[in-house]
Amino acid sequence: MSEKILVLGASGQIGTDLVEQLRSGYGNDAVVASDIKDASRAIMESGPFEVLDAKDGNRMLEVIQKHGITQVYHLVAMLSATAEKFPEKGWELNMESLFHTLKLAKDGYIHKLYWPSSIAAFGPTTPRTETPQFTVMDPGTVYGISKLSGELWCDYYHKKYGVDVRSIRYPGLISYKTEPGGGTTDYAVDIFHKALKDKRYECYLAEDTALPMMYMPDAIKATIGIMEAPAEEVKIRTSYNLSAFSFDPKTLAGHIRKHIPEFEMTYHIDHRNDIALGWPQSIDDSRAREDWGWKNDYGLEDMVSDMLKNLK
Ligand code: AKB
Repeated sequence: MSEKILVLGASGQIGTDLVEQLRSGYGNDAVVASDIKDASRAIMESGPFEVLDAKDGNRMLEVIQKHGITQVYHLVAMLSATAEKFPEKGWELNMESLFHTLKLAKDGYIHKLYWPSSIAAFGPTTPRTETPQFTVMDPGTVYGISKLSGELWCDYYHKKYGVDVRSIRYPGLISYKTEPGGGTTDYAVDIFHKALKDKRYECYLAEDTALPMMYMPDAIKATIGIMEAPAEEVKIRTSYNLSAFSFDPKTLAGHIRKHIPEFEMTYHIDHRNDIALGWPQSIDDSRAREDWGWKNDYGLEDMVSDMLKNLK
């Protein structure tokens, strides 16, 4: 069957890179980008685009039928820091949009669904280093609660209705095409922009607050990888741990200084540090590696060099 793909949240940090990659693999016309607002010119001009509020299930069905969509990549979410400011809105957006897609899959309108979870699904009593695939999960943020609940609903729809839904727990994602918004890990992108522009950065996390991170090309490779894997290889239908490298702000600043020796980092710690302290520092992703062959290409040093090269 020839695939027709809908990407929800195409203007966001992941969506921008994912649409480009999907279009280069499946053809421009086979990938419909959508968002509540217009996407970048590159996305709008290179293939079909629909304005779509992911909370509107009727409109989602209309777009799916209009384009004969077979697969959906659901990338819409209010991230951790913003959802702490607007808890009900965060919950509504994250859960309603997921339910619309799960129900459309259950009713046979699409045959495959991708929905991302996050390291935020873990919590303060989760083991923080080499966090196992199956362990204590007690998220302390609205975003994390929505991700853990979403994982369980995905598993439920898979077991009960046979929905082919696939998911990954993203670490903090670093990219240069589109900046993230409203996350706890956003500093790891912002720091590159400020290092090049001002040669200084004021960080809101403490210097030793380490988090798992990944460069966007690897995140895109994993996302498309799990969707293209044979169904029987995707044995976990909650969400897979995924890992590349971990660092704290001080370590990242040290790596940037190798390229920009005059770079200075100061600290003004805020509530996001508390969020980060409730998340893992490193992740055991052996199940993703064993089950469907996940392997990262970029280490920390490669990521830093590539970010600076592209942003320059
Ligand atoms: C956030 O910081 O909220 C996200 C995430 C780790 O899911 N980047």
